[in-house]
Formats: sequence, structure tokens, C-alpha cells
Amino acid sequence: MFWDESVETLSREALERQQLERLDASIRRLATRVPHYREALAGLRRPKSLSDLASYPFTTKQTLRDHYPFGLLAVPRDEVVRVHASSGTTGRPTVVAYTRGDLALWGHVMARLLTAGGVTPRDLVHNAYGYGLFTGGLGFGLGSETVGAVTVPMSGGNTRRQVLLLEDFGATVLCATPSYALVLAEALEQEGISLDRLELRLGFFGAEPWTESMRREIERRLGIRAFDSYGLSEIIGPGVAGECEERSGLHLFEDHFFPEVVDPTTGEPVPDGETGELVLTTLTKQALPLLRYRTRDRVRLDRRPCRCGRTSVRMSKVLGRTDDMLILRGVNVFPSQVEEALLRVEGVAPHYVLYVSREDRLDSLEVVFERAEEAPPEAVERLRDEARAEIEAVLGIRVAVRVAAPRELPRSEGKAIRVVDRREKA
Ligand code: DLL
Repeated sequence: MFWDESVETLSREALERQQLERLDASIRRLATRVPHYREALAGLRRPKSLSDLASYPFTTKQTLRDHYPFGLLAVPRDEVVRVHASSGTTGRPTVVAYTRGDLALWGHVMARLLTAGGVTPRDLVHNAYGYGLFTGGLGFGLGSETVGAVTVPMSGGNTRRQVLLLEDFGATVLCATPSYALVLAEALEQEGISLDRLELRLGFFGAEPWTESMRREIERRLGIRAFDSYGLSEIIGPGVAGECEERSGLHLFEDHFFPEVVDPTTGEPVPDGETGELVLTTLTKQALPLLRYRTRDRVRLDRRPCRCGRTSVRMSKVLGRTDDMLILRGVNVFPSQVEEALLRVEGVAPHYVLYVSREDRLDSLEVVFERAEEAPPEAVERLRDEARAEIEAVLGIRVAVRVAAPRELPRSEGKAIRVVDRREKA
């Protein structure tokens, strides 16, 4: 049940003592080894308590861009053994680096994450996260190997082959983006492979937002228990936080990644239980330690003990991004709200895209979703009206809705594109 009980059930006092020691060491490393931080930290005192962290400067994606590709390294280049990169929406990717020690740390936190969901050395892990510069594939692969499970490095794509091997190898665990998990479910249905021919029992999904309704859909169609996994390349990749068998929040591996939640506008800390932007400080990373990194992910934290026995803070699902929030005629719209509303409607398939446009200086939103099955025109109309009513009730604004045919919308092998914003940017 635990990968490393001694660290996972540490008392809060012991944990906080360890965090402060590690924070102090990490800040000293940054100030002596990284020119950017030497400048940013000049004149600041060493932290005496964890709350002192709030007086240190933030790091943002822009900081990483400004020092592209290797300007923030805290070790000599010859200690680096791996790089990854995350594709940004604009221009150059964000590059991150690992020492051998960082890879061992990554394997350790990923092993904790997989073990918390019930993976053991007897499992066969079908890893359909993309391998390459994206951190999903190699991160989950490393974790699965660290646990000692048989690891199948499928990567994304070639869906027919994936379903064949899922069955032939008798995979018990699936790792994929939630949107790709549904593509696999669809392919299994198309190939006529029924669930009793599979041995799948667990799934680890993340890298993109997904809702509880999506979880139920994946669980039903793949016959598994689905767990949410969170992480980001800048901090380590997947392995920052993950659900245990209680599935009441994601245990954040705070002995290595120190979390704060701040008001995204003012940068001021918000109390536990309130939603704000997650800010992470690495405590033990070597190649690329980061101080107060603004993730732009909106979450809540819960420090109450979990029934599983782990003492680490739990974070909510990612409730949206501070920057994917759409503002339509003054109304804040999160794609996840639309997803929740849509999936409440019988006959809607979990594939949808939000198109935002502006005509005569007025924003409009069109939601295109697929129907689950072929249906006569009257039924399609009914589905459209019902979906529109659900969405409008949640958002409080008028939306246009189009019902696409089954399998009409493009499928992604990695992260799904849910929003197409056609408004001209100022
Ligand atoms: O997506 C790391 C990862 C891979 C996590 C596989 C889980 C599974 P990046 O490509 O750097 O890294 O993207 C990081 O993805 O800031 C979130 O906005 C989003 N994200 C990651 N996990 C989740 C999740 C990987 N479980 C960005 N729910 C993050 C919602 C997620 N969003």
C-alpha cells in the first residue's frame, strides 16, 4: 500500500522541519549557482520558517523563456543526463534538465504515485503516454520500472496495435491522457474486444483536465478504477501529486515539492480550502531547482489527514488554469464546466470542442460535441436542445450548440484540444 511508509506517514512537525532544512539548502544552492537567482535573491535573508517563503520572488514560465535553453542550470552541463521540453502555445519550448539524482528522485515519486493507486510488481503496465520530449511517457515508464512492474513503452498513436497488445499481453494497468483512454475504449469497441477479454484493473490519467463524469465514463468503458495524476515538466514531470485508493484529493509529494496557493492577481497566499493558483518550490532537485514557480493551475489544498494514512497535503483536481479561463461578455467560463454539463446529458459522447469568436465586438461561444450513436434527426434536435439548456444553466450565457456525428471530431493521441479561440488577440 505504501512505497515508502517512513516518508509517506511522517508527522507534520517532522515533515515541516525537513521541508525547512531542504528549502534553506535549495535557496543557498540557487543563490550561489544560478546567476538569475543570485540577482533575484540579493539582500534576502535565509528563511527562518516556511511562511518566510512568501517574501521570496516568483519564478514564471517567462523566466524559463528568458534563460532558454540552459541558463537556469544549477549544475555543470556534464552532470546533466536528460532533458525534456514542453511545447508552449507560442514559439520556443520550455526546456528542463535532470541529473542522475533527479532521475532517481523522479522514479521514487512516480513509484509512490503508482503504489498509492495499487500498482505492484505483479502488474503489466501499458504506458500510452507519449515518449520523447514530452515527460509523460518516460516519467510513467520510469515509475513503473522502479515499482518493478512489467513496463510496455507503447507511447501514443497506432491505436489498433495498442488494443491488440492490450489484449495479447494482458495489461493490468493503463497509463494515458484521459482523452486518449477514450480513444482506446472506442477502438476496443470497434474491434469487438469485450472487457472480459482484458485484464485491465487500474488506470492513471492526467496531463490535461478531466472531470468526475469523464472518470465514470472511462471506468465504465474500460472496466477499471481510474486515478488522477498531476505534474508539470518544470517541476519534474508527472509525479508531483497523485490519488491514493481513497481518491479524495491528490497527495502532493511535499517532501520534495513545496506547495503554496496564491491569489493569481495579487500573488498573496490564500488559506487552505480556498481556490487559487498553485505555486511550487522544488526542495531537492539538482539540475533545475525552481523557487516559487507559478503553475497557473487553479487548485485547493487540504491538510487534514487522509484515511489511507499518508500525511501529505492533498490537492483538489485541477479546477482550471488561470489562463485558460475564457471571459465571454464579462462571464468567466471554464471548459470543465461545459464538460460537466454536457456529460450529464444522455447520448452525448465525451468528445467536444469550444469555439469562441467575436462578431460586432460581441463574444460568442459555440459548443460542438459528438452524439454517442447514430440517431434520427428529431432525436439529434432533442439532444441539442437538452445540451444547450444544461450548458446555459451552468454558464448563465447563451451558447450555440452543434451536434457532430459519432467519430466526426478529431481525436488526439496526447493532450486534447478543447478550446479554439478565434477572437483576435489585442
Ligand atoms: O503533462 C505532466 C504529466 C504527464 C502529468 C502525464 C500527468 C500525466 P506538461 O506537459 O509540462 O507536463 O504540462 C503540465 O498540464 O500545468 C496542467 O495544466 C496540466 N495537467 C497535468 N496534469 C493534470 C491533471 C505534464 N491531472 C500542465 N489534471 C499542468 C489537469 C493537468 N491538468
